[in-house]
Amino acid sequence: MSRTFAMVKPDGIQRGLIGEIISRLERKGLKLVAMRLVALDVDLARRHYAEHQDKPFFARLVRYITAGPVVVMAWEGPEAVQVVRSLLGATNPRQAQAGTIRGDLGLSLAANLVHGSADDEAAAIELALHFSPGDLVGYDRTSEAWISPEE
Ligand code: IDP
Ligand code: MG
Repeated sequence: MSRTFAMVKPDGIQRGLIGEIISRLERKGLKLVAMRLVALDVDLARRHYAEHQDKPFFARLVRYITAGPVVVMAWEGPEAVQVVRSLLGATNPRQAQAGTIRGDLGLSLAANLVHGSADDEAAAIELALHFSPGDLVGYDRTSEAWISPEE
């Protein structure tokens, strides 16, 4: 079982796509274990995107991600990190495959609707950055044996 961090970005919220984006992750069978609507401050945004601090688009990226509220989420499931990344699609929505969130809903590389941790290491860092351990809710789903039986 793995956990990942995902975020509906400000454009997703402004465009009324919170439900659509959550719904795609939920329908896949992933389990939501934490969620919050929050306005990221500049300091947190810079830490979240620290790996990009030397890129030419970094200032614009921080302005974009702090331009309005975001929905931060923790999702759990088998290979959750990779599964969420595949549901999001390629970073540039114009190149993302149809059927993915970015491929179906976006046109802009700078405003690409949604974030998902790149790998297990990033997931652990990002979950710790946006959530306290007590924010993650443990619970059983009665559907678990149908969604993710032993293989
Ligand atoms: P990812 O979100 O698919 O992991 P990254 O390469 O980690 O993509 O980039 C982080 C975010 O920075 C992207 O989702 C996008 O919002 C933004 N971004 C990436 N490349 C560019 C660019 O060339 N111009 C403007 N924004 C960019
Ligand atoms: Mg990334």
